[in-house]
Amino acid sequence: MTAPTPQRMTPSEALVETLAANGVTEIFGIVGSAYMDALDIFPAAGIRYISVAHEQGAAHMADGYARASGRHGVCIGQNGPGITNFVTAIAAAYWAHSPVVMITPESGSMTMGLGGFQETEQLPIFSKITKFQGHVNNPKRMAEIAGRCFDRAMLEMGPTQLNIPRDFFYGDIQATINAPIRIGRGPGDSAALDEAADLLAAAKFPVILAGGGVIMSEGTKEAVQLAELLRAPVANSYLHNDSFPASHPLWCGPLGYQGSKAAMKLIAQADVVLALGTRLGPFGTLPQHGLDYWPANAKIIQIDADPKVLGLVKSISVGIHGDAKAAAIALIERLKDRPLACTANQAERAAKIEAEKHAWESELTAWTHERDPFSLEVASNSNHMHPRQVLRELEKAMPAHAMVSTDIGNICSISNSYLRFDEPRSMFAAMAFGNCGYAFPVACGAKIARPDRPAIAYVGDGAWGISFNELLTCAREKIGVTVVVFNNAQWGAEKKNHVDFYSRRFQAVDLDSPSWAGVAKAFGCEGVTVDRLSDVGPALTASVAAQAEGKTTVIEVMVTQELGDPFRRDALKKPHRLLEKYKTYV
Ligand SMILES: Cc1ncc(C[n+]2csc(CCOP(=O)(O)OP(=O)(O)O)c2C)c(N)n1
Ligand SMILES: [Mg+2]
Repeated sequence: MTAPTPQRMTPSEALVETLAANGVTEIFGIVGSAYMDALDIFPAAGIRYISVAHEQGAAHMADGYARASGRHGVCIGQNGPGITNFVTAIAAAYWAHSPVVMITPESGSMTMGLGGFQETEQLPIFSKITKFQGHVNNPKRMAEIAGRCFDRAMLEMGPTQLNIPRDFFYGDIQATINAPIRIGRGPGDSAALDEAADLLAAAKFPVILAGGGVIMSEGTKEAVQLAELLRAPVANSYLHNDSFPASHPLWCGPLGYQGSKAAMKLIAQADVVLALGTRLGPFGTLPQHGLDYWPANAKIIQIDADPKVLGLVKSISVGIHGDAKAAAIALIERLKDRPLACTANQAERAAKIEAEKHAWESELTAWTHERDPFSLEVASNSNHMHPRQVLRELEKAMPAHAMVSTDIGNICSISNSYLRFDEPRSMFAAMAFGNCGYAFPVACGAKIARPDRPAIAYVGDGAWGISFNELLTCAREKIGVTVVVFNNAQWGAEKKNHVDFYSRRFQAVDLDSPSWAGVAKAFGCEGVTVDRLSDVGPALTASVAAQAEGKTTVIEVMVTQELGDPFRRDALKKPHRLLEKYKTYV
């Protein structure tokens, strides 16, 4: 390949040409003078600028866009406040391993440090929540540094920052627009793969834990082949319910908070666990349903594209720094003609998988409402629906190829038991950063990336209050998504802590909201209030049909105040007071 030749252009042109060279067709943000010179030529470069209501929404949309498409999501904002508004969403994208490129125009190079207008140092703010920070220290380096931000977002699987002093958009430079650098990771060290294959060949009860790496490497087919070769049950890692097809007989559901008892009971019996493309995050492997399921004596093979997570949280026997798909292929290659110890008991294991799945499914079906004293009390005084029943109805009516984003809250967390997917890039939960207000803008971004697929956000009424401003964006930009708002008139997940740990001293947890369906209509979207189970499925179906016309619908489901298990049982303690005046607060 011949090297591209330098060309005379402006730095704004160099930036926009780099965006085009990286296949960027959409950018999210709020207009600002800082980058207007580049914005002006976005249309000529085939870039649609999606104007949002709040920059947090823009960065979340870029995250959803990236997670749905596997391509970069890009956001841009005004120096100072526009950029600080990105913080929460970039932290969320960081923990979602999302290749978001955040373009941050900064105060002009000649006034920086003087305390002028909209000035703040923009690199330190993001230093711990980006994988790479490119600072354009000279306008002649615009294309080089911009290109590196795009390359690194893919290489390191996370957000990067392109920081540009605002005066550096102007000028007359010689620039080269380089082709993107995409580095394949390969399967990892071959001796480690041999060792892993030996462990798997000798295993009597191998279990695969399929993580986000399977999705990001597009390795679903290979994960299925490997599971079939070993006839091993497959659990999804926490909030990656789309890492293995749910209709497959070997699928047994997600681990972690509100996960599948079948997955937990099966992995508890493992003598070898193949953790494929997962960092084994600490929150996602906590005991649940009273089950301390992590198999303490099993050999753990961990494969991940980020070497720093290998053995970080759980002790491992073999660590492989590789791409989940390529590593799966390498293991299949090593195992396919070998005698496998687990062949001898395959019928017995298949029966166990089937029995555990059946038992969990029956338990879920019978688990129509929560049974703790608080939940029974509040539900008996209510005419509203039980959240679990609503979740089951939504599951039944879920359209094919749906993409579902979920927020942080009690009901959204319980939805983990009811969300099953057959294809990757279908579930976009607020991952380890856990911010309320994540799901709706992420669903908008996902829809823009994949207009052919239904996009549905599950949001609690409290989290909805943080994020509903993006209804403006949906109406203005004709983005059609469905939002299911679970109206239980409370910040339920936190109220649960008051119930379990603070003797029901409720404080700041009750919500008095307007009609969210009415609010949606006032924003120019559709809104419907659902108070009967039989209306849940039809409302979802109608809203998905409306998506095709670029219409967003808020389905406000009225649910009781009952509450499932608390989030942070692991981190809360019963109060202990020492000062006299606080003695009754126990
Ligand atoms: C931005 C942010 N603020 C606060 C919290 C703490 N928090 C976690 S869950 C929760 C309650 C969520 O309430 P809601 O969205 O109504 O859902 P519900 O629990 O009622 O189902 C809160 C406030 C958070 N995770 N993120
Ligand atoms: Mg709520």
